[in-house]
Amino acid sequence: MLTNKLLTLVLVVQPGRVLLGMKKRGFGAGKWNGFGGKVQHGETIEEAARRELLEESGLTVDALVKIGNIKFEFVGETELLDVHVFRADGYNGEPTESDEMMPQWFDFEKIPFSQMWADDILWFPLMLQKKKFFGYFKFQGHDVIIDHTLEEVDTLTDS
Ligand code: 8OG
Repeated sequence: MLTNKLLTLVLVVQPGRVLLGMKKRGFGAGKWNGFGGKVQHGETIEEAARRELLEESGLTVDALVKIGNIKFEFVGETELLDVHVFRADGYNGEPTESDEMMPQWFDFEKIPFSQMWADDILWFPLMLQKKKFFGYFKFQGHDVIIDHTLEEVDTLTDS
């Protein structure tokens, strides 16, 4: 049976560019990604998203818009990663390197998909167009997608 693990992911977007961080350690090390991590006991998913964004990038944001929900299954593993994706179009502070992430702005045309999770190239276009989406990806190892669904939705539920 699969257990559900709640995670957050925040993309900070400015006109024509998006902030990504190079993950320096742990799960997904060596990949560019948005900022996020595990939801802790006693916090809401959005609180966790704000906390992780601040810890990893040094930024706070006013409005955080829920833009996607992606579930990841890894062959042979019993944990289903349930990632809640948010987009922020404004931010406060300066992107600052942390123990975990080295932030950098990328023009939309230069997003480094070859150094990102394999699913990102499929849903980033929706996120950048502010389209809400729901996805499911089944991975063999950390690089190969063996099954997936991705659909645009009108609303996202909290769970
Ligand atoms: O706390 P930790 O760094 O392990 O959290 C993992 C982060 O990686 C979290 O923000 C969710 C995010 N993440 C996955 N899988 C994928 C993926 O396939 N694509 C992207 N862009 N992010 C992912 O766990």
